[in-house]
Amino acid sequence: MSEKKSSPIVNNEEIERIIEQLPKIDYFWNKIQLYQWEGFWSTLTTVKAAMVFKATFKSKPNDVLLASSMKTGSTWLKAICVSIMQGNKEEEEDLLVKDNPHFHVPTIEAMNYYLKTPTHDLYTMPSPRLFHTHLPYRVLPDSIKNSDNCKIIYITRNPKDTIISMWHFFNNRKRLEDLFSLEEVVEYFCKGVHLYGPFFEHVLEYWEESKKKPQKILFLKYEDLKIDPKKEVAKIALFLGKSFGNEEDLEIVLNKCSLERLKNLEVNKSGSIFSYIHNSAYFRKGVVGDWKNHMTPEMEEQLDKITKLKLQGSGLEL
Ligand code: PAP
Repeated sequence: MSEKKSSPIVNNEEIERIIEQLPKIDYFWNKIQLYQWEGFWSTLTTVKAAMVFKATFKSKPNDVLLASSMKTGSTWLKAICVSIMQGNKEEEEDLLVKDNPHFHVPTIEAMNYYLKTPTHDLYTMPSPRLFHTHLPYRVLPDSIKNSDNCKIIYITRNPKDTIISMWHFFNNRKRLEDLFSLEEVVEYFCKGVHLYGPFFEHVLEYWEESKKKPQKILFLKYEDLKIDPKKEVAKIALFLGKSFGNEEDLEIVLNKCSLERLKNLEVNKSGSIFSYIHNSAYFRKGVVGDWKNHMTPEMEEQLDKITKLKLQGSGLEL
């Protein structure tokens, strides 16, 4: 808890002064304003939380930070890591049966300590702490970036499927006549104006860091997890220092974390961690290429063009 006292910028006046000078834009989706801090866009509450997090957070040895842009597979990754860390337990002890993966692996910028939402306190979590962020690499606290023992697992996804997932997520529970238009979503995405955007810069920063420090940052793709889940889960387990002795254990983790199972657990059918999001909203189709069912050839072309442009020379394909 001493982090709170030693903070250089946990000073509301200082935060307000910085925020007053930030660029902002009306975001049509939620009819909210997005603020641009350190080159990325997010809500005012998230930017404030990120500032406090960056300025005050002290990592502990063995911390594991899961990171992702929005709708790229964080729920699945959280479930897999919870299962790996917990070891194989019977149904009644399985944490995933008790709560949604977002409860077990809290997203830092939405936490009690940084915001006033009802999740648990990071500083009371037992080690190894497992937590998550949607924040870009550039604003992570130095104590995470500079620690050799604190590991990061990043997951990304094809941008077209990411957009479709995002579009469905924000249209969840909306009346047909109020649905957000996909054209506008694509347009804003390409401009980099969306929650935690720009997407490509977010991905590329973690990608470049993972190339420099592969022992510290594991870079994953949602599509690889779909194609060869056993291989990817084995990779994650090894990275977490919990490698499995046999294939059966990998299969148990995968079955526990399957979309079908999680979707049908009582806690995800009826529960809600955040007052404004129902747990069921995190589980939809979970397929690769769903964009083909929604995007026009023009949207496809626009997104392929920007993806090629942004990723060229990086060695990354999405
Ligand atoms: P978040 O950014 O709000 O945390 P995130 O979990 O990253 O969301 O993304 C949600 C996507 O992951 C959804 O994809 P879809 O809209 O294309 O269907 C969701 O269905 C998918 N997903 C959630 N859990 C799983 C899982 N266990 N296996 C595979 N995909 C999953």
